[in-house]
Amino acid sequence: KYLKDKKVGIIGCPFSGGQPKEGVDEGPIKMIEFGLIEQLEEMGWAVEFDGHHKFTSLKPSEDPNIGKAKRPRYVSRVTKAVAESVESHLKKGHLALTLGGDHSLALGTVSGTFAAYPDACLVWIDAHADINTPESTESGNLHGCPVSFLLDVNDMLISQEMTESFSWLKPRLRPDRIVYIGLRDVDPPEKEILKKYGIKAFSMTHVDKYGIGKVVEMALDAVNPDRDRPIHLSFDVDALDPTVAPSTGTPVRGGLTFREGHYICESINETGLLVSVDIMEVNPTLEDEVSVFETVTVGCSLVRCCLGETLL
Ligand code: EXY
Ligand code: MN
Ligand code: MN
Ligand code: MN
Repeated sequence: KYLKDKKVGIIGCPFSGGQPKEGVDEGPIKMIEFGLIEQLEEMGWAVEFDGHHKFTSLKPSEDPNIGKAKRPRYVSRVTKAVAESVESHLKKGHLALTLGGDHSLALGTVSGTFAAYPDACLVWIDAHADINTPESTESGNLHGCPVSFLLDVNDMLISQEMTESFSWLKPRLRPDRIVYIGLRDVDPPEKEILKKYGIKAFSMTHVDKYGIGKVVEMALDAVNPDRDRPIHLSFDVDALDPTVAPSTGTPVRGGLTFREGHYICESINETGLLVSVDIMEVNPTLEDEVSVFETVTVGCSLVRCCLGETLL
């Protein structure tokens, strides 16, 4: 409905500045090395990929914390560039596929999507809500904060200094246009924010109770009742159970099964409304060789399902 032809732009984002663990910057490199481009071409997609983004970090002295938030200027600079890439692919009528990198990158990807498609909705698959504010965050890691920056509400507590550091970012995400699936590690202040703005969230308890089929249907009913809005899917691989995607920085037990994760991607593909996808938090330097292989493999197969691969 929104895409012109079967063309996908891949935005490779070797970035780890939103959290402290090295190695998540190698996620996109490994997914490309694993053959993702060839796999998509085999499915009939024309793939546009001009190499990974090159991000140069700031000296610690140039980028002091704002409140508790770490490396805010670096994250801002990187995500601004990512937003521009996503927007330009979308404006050409292509699907945008962003490979991370840590989840602070969604500051860029979601901003880019909403710049091109103001009526879009956001489906966020994660163990975490990533909705801390720079004030509420305990860790100071910005990969736990992107959603609070993106929300278009008039009373979000973000300091003047932080707002100025992210002066390029226009909050355009209405609280009724985001839905979560997979949550199981949500900080107390995040629970407050979800409640305050009435944000729809399906935790693993809902997946247990209703099954993934019903949960996806309810999730889409919440943000896209007439199935006419473009969809941005932001998939953090830590939503999957650590037995399925072990090589990730903040694993949490009790996650989505291999099939539940793929089912989400299949059913979003089926809507025909997907315009932008993120696969985030693959860290190929964590755990053993088998774990890395499994995590990179599952990242690629989630992408293929988003882009139309089916079992039959
Ligand atoms: N809520 C915790 C924090 O704010 O530090 C953990 C966030 C982990 C975020 C991962 C990427 O999804
Ligand atoms: Mn996340
Ligand atoms: Mn997460
Ligand atoms: Mn926690």
